Amino acid sequence: FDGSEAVKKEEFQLPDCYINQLDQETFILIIDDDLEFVSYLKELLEKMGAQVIISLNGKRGIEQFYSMRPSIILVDTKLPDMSGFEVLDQIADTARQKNTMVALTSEQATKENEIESYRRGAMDFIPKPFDMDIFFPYLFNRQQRQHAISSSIITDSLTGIGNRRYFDEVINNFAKKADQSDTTFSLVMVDLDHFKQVNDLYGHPAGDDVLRKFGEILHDEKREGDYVFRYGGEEFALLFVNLQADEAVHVVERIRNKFNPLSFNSGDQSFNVTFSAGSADYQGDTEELISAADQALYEAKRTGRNRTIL
Ligand code: GH3
Ligand code: MG
Ligand code: MG
Ligand code: MG
Repeated sequence: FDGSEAVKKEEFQLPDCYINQLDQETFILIIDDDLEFVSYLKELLEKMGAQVIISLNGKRGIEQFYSMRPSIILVDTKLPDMSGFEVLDQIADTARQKNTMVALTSEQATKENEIESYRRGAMDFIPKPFDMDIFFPYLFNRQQRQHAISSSIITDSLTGIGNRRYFDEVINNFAKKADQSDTTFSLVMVDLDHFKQVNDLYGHPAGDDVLRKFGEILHDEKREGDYVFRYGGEEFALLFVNLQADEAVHVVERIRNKFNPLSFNSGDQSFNVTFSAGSADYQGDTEELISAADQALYEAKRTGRNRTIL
């Protein structure tokens, strides 16, 4: 069997509706030693807008999986150094946790192989040669579904900004980057003032309106590359890349100038809300950073609220 027959390339043309349709952050890892086939597939997937990584053996593939965090993986059942099933055994748990889509591909499209694929944690089993007319709609559909799930996992449902889970992930990425290069970052922790009273006096729906509006302002005011999160309840966290805490204070004051004058309504009553904030610079330890910003926030509360402390 000649591997190059894994796909009848001359006949296939990627439909226009798939060109550049994938999110640029779609990383696809192909673990397969049929070089001609994977090169051809890579070209098509890149036309779709994806970033494609190829591993020609299982060991390398597993390494690439853990270092590149692909969102989609195609693993061939037969690899030079191990079987695709063995690769699955080493990645399936993490793939499940990270919402990574794993499909086994095989020239031996037997019932046994398909059963074994699913038993070991694959989501799909794709027989070779690929039928590209089927593969591309399939892949597009999968990627869209996966993207929707991935976004919902990291999004706060009330405000639409990043949630606590996402905060943990991003701050660790920021820290890694800062440790390896000369980038820096700062953190601002924000807490709405007397928010319990807002709920008590005007009701929870009115409180929710305030949280939504605050999230919207954070989202609108942040620069490209910065991140804003709902940290919990009425607390928010802002991460500023290459901006020192004393400069971040200016951004926070701009947010304050937008937020404080807003008047919220509940029945025939209207009210305003303020917030307190604390900022700190990353100095090599994320936990220390969070407690430093928390400490500053506590200081802002203690000294009268509606202010930012460095
Ligand atoms: P302080 O100025 O010291 O921060 O006082 P506070 O009242 O804001 O602080 P406290 O921690 O006592 O109260 C926080 C309140 O935030 C209590 C809780 O009901 C409210 N809250 C938390 N999450 C939500 C939410 O999703 N919606 C609404 N409406 N309220 C929430
Ligand atoms: Mg092979
Ligand atoms: Mg609070
Ligand atoms: Mg509060």
